[in-house]
Parts: sequence; structure tokens; C-alpha cells
Amino acid sequence: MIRDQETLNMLLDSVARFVREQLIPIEDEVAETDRIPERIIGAMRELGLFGLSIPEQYGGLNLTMEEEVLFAFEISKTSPAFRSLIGTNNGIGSQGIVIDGTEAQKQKYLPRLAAGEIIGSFALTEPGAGSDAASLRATAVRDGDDYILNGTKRFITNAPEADIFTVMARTDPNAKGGSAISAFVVEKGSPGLSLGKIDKKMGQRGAHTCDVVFDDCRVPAANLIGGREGVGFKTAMKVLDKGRLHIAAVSTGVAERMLDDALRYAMERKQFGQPIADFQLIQAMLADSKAEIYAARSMVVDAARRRDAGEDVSTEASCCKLFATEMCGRVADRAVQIHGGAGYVSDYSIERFYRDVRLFRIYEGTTQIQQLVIARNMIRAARA
Ligand code: COS
Repeated sequence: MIRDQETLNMLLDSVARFVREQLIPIEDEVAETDRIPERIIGAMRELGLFGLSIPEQYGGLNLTMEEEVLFAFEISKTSPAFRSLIGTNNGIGSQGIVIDGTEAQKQKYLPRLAAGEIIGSFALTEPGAGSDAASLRATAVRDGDDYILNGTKRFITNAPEADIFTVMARTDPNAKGGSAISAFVVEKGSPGLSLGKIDKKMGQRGAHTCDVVFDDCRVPAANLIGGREGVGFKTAMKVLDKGRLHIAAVSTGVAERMLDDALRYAMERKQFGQPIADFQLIQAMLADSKAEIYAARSMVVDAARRRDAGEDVSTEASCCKLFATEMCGRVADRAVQIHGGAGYVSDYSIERFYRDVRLFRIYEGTTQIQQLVIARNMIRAARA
């Protein structure tokens, strides 16, 4: 749903200009230094980019899902690391509180997340619990007015920068599965909370992940999200439904950028006496990519509209993540192919994008987990 087309157009125009004038020119610098400059972070704060999906009464822009995916198409026409910085505050790092938090939790954290004063992070994955998220082993044991947390979280996006963590931990250590899991907001600086060293990733330099370790970490009981034990796994799943749609939109935006770059290269590069874009085998790669991007875009917008209309889009969100991220991988591969040898060296941005986009098929649920969610939902609906 688009609430006000004119206001949305203004936002999308300023984001497109920001990407073109300020982000694209420093892509190489960010990749080399593994750091997003402070002035860019300040500009993102001024544009309100940290609070896009946070309700207006807490200082955010409260974008609808349709508005959010249109934004994601634009911000993703540059290195994914820039999107990643604001991604957790708008997505997995805030939505647990937005969807299931108590009023006091919302008032305490959402305004500062929306303003970009603090960075939020989502700590679900563990060394022994990735795709099988419900098997996580971190524990939270009640002790008076506090909980004592123990365990290790792995590959946590923006953890090195984070001020607050949404942490899923087991409040009933004897019970198996999701029903014993609760979600907490844990603040940086809590005694017993420490960070591992920054992971050396394949791509997305400028965006950071690391381990988050809880060693008898004391957290006030008031920070139990929603004030209820045992519903943290469902909170995490609801957060991921939205996140998967967002990542599908991001994959579509980056694919558009890679195809633009490949088309420009194909029109400039001459072989056999003519631009390679004139050869039909190159045209086939361009055309397949264009058609697949169009399909992904249409799916993502449709699923976003359904979510805005109040439908349960668990299946559609997984369909979008599955299709758009795999499509993005195919477009990246073709774009390298069109660049030929030039696509394998770092003089052209496609070499970097090829590595950056590999992550989309893995995080917020692998392709195989999306297949599993879709098929399970189909079978469940058919049995009902
Ligand atoms: N929204 C709300 N509730 C949901 C839900 C959703 N999208 N998906 C599942 N649930 C609920 C179920 O209804 C079930 O509730 P009941 O116990 O009341 O019936 C409960 O959560 C457990 O669900 P389920 O039995 O399906 O859980 P499983 O352990 O079988 O696992 C998968 C489900 C595999 C889908 C889940 O573990 C998953 O998404 N894994 C991938 C994790 C991931 O994306 N990690 C990325 C890290 S964050 S970057």
C-alpha cells in the first residue's frame, strides 16, 4: 500500500540521488578500508534511513511494506554494505520490539533506533544452531528481577557496532524445540557480554559480523520482549518473514545494478569489429536477466501489498526470497561472463558484487529453508 505517492516519490528520489552522488563514488574505498565513513552515516541519519519501518509515534517513517520494498530496490543499486548498516535497525534488529515488545520497551528503544543514535542487532544463530534455529542452546535463567544469560551467538550482523541485541535464549533448559525459547533485549556494556573478533567474510566489506558471547550476563527481567516467556521463537519467525521480503527486494535492486553495468560494458566493448552487445549470445544473457529481474520485482511488490492488506505472507515471503536471491546469483554470474576476463579482476565492480551477493542465498534462511517453509505450508493447507 502506498499512503501518499508524492511523499514517497520525494523519498525515493532523494535516495536515488544519494546512491548516485555519494555512495557509488566511494564503493571501492569502503571495500578497501572495510569502513563506511562517518559523514555517510550522518547523511543516512539525516535522511531518516534508520527509522523507515519504525512507527511514527516512536520517531520513524512507518513505511508500509510496499513502500519499504520500493525503497530497498533503490538503496540496493550500490554496495550491499551500505544497506546492511541501516538494515538491522529497520529489520531484524528492531522488529522484535515493534511486533511483540511491551509499550515500555518500545518507548525506551524505538526512538533511538529510528534516529540512528543506536544500532540494533539480531542474535539467533549459534555455532550449533543455524538452519535448525529451534535447537539453539543459549540459556536464560531467572534470578530475582533479572535473567542470567549464557551461550554464544555466531555471524551476528552489525554486532561490532551494536548498542542493543535481540537475543533468543532458552528459558526452560529441559524443554526441546521452540516453545522454550524467549527473546530479550540486551544492551551493550551489560556485565558478562563480550564480542568475538570481526569475521573475515567473502564479501560485503564495510558490513561487519562477529560472535556475541554471554557469560553469566545479567539482563533485567523488564527486557524480556513482550514480558512473556516461551514466545521468542515465534517472535523470531515473524521478524524473519518481514526480513525475507526485504532481502528479496535488496537482491532485485542489486541485480538491476549488475545488469545496468553489464549492458554498459557490452555496448562499449568491441570484439570481431563490433560491440559485443550486438551478438545474440550476449543478448540472450541480457534478456534472460531482464526478464528474471522483472519477475522478482513483480513478486516482491505483490507479496508486500498482500502483507499490507493483513494477509499471512509466510509462504509468499519465502517464495520471494528463494526466487529473488537465486535470480540475483544467476545475474551476477552472467554479468561476470559478459565482462569476460575484465569481470574476474577488481578494476570493475562486478567482481566485488559477485562476492557480495553470494550471501543473499544464505542468510535470513537459506534457499533450502525457504523451499522447506513453502512446501510445509502447502502440505499444511492441503490437509486443513
Ligand atoms: N510466524 C509465526 N509463527 C511461526 C512462523 C511464522 N512465520 N513459523 C513458525 N511459527 C511457529 C509455528 O506455528 C510453531 O508454533 P506451535 O509450536 O504453536 O505450533 C512454532 O513456531 C515452531 O514452528 P516449526 O515447528 O515450523 O519449527 P521448526 O523447528 O520445525 O523450524 C524453520 C522451522 C526451519 C522454518 C525455522 O527453524 C527457520 O526459519 N530456520 C532458519 C533460521 C534462519 O532463517 N536463520 C537465519 C538467521 S537470522 S540472519
